[in-house]
Amino acid sequence: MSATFAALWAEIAPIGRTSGGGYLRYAFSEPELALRDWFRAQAARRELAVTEDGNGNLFAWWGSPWGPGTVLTGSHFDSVPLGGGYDGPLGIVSAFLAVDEMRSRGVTPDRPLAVAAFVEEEGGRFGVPCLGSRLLTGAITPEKAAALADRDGITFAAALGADPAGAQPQWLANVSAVVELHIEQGKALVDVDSPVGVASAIWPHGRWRMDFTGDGDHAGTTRMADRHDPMLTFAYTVLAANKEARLAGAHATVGRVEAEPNATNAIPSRVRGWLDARAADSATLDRLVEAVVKRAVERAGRDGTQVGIEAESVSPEVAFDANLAARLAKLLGGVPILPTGAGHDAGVLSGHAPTAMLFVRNPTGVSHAPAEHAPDADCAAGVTALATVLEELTCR
Ligand code: HGY
Ligand code: MN
Ligand code: MN
Repeated sequence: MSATFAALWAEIAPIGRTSGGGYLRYAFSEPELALRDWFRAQAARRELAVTEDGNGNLFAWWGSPWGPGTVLTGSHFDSVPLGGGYDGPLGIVSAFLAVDEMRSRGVTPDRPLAVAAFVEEEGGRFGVPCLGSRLLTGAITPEKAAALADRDGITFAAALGADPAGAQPQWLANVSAVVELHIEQGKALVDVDSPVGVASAIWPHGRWRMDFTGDGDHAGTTRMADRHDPMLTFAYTVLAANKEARLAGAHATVGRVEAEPNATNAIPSRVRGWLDARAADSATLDRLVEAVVKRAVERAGRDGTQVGIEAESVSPEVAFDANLAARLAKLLGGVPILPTGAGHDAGVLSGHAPTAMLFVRNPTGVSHAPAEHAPDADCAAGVTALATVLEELTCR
């Protein structure tokens, strides 16, 4: 299976890879469109009918689309900017190979099985993560999604080529199970020496846009005592978020910032940064964000600047179906069951059908960076495990 995996993986590995090894696969960008074409070709090669849901999500069907008892698997193609190549695509490649493996075992599902490719999981282009699965489930309205715009002002509707269709409850009502396979974004499986694991939960998490405003002015002629510099308030807030997260045993990251006018010799008038905050439970997450906001406002008072902090997307804690997780872990020979701090489409879908995730060991634990990698042998173990799980869910 390792060689089979490596051969199929090699078909997509170059798509969207930059010279530095990081991937640029924004939703509906040329690389992601090429991956959609690859998806359709893989489906055709397996005589799987492809449907779309009007929201940018693709589904390759073994059986009648959205028929009773439908089982969904798959993941997403899009990446964070200069991210790794496995986060997302591994779940889709593994799903197609799992179909092949099931067929080689002589399995004929009693229920429809779909390989899914969900759009804009990372939120890297339009700012809302899991946008495709949120639209499908009604977690975001088509109107709000349609108006989301990228940094060039192109709206999601324009990129999609139509207003999104929105929720499809009549289809979801037929879904009996969802399983997303994903590279582990951490080293838990390394620590327990297991190539595959099952997810127990997703930490609550969210992203907040922070706007700091002050008085733009000349860098050389403005006395330090006269400045109202929003970059100072921003910098202090970044440090405060880091400290508050450490104190709370939570995670806080500011990885994206914009300054206006962004000139070397001008005090900025505005600094916009995004806080990514996550914690093992919602109460801790709420306390963390409140503490960061408090520290930012206090500092703004001292700097003579203003600050506004607005939630762009918040994902509640996901507790995956414990019975399903235990059943699958046992089916796979007692593999570990573990939580994750990373969000996934499976998390969004878990409110609509019994949902599970399979994790594939990541030797370095690195993700959202070019070093993200999983050995072919572990990816092959993931395919075999996914085939066993899908056989169980479509035939038992
Ligand atoms: O950011 C996340 O947790 C996921 O990779 N979208
Ligand atoms: Mn990701
Ligand atoms: Mn992902």
